[in-house]
Amino acid sequence: MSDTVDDVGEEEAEVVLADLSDDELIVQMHEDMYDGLAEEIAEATRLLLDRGWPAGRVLEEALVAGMTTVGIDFRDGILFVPEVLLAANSMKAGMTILRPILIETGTQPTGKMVIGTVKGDIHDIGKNLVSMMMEGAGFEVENLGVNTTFEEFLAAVEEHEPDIIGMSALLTTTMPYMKVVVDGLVKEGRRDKLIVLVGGAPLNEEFALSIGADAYCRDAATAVETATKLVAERRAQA
Ligand code: B1M
Repeated sequence: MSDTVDDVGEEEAEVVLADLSDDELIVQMHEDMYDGLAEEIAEATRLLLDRGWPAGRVLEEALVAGMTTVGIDFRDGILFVPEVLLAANSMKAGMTILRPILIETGTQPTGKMVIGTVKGDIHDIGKNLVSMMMEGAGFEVENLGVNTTFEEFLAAVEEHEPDIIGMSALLTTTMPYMKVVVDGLVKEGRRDKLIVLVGGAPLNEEFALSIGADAYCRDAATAVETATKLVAERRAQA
């Protein structure tokens, strides 16, 4: 933790983020994310960018790596929901700074995507990252948020007529809802015109194919790569 005073009032050595080397700063960011210190994460993110780090590297080495440790300790019962929420909030503080840099692009829309975290699931960090990276690759993205029902996906498909529908699920209990959405799209006669991409930590390729999706994307970079490839293939066939 940065800038703390201990219980007996004795001043601890103050951590000045700007004085740390890059390696020290990354370690400090992992600790600050663990402690849910959003302001410190924002400051350190800016420092790394000022030092010439590409936004993607800051994202992976500082933010995603920090959240991985949080995830492990959450799984092992060392951290609990309130602490994880604070950590997620601090990750968002860093992502807010990286967002405009990651989506900076002069290209025409490569395609359109509607994306949401499925019903029953409120995890949105990964889905927002995918959304951001897709925008960065020139896609127009309609982000439906979390806890998204089939009806909301359908309404967005009717309104925006996207090339792609993207679904995210982080819980084994919410993954099956992706099939509800795919089946609903089939029933409404909408499935054939759409590319359905799914992602989230508990999924895999086999699951994606079993529910009738076109592909499983293990991370945001794969989502961009897969979306670009499948949209180009569809357009070539049209
Ligand atoms: Co939750 N949670 N959580 N949680 N949480 C997990 C997912 C869990 C694995 C933790 C654990 O036990 N180790 C576990 C799930 C177990 C399981 O089902 N197998 C779990 C649990 C159990 C729960 C609760 C049930 C806990 C409780 O209340 N008892 C509860 C459920 C709430 C609900 O959704 N109904 C819950 C709550 C929460 C918080 C609210 C505290 C918070 C979410 C805050 C938020 O998102 N705003 C939270 C968090 C932060 C996590 C962990 C720690 C981190 C998730 C994350 O953001 N990862 C997570 C453990 C973990 O995954 N390490 C955990 C970083 C993110 C960048 O990665 O989301 O995987 P990820 O996204 C990647 C890829 O998966 C992929 O690309 C992204 C970027 O590379 N991807 C897509 C994701 N979506 C995609 C969509 C696409 C394509 C690719 O579409 C095309």
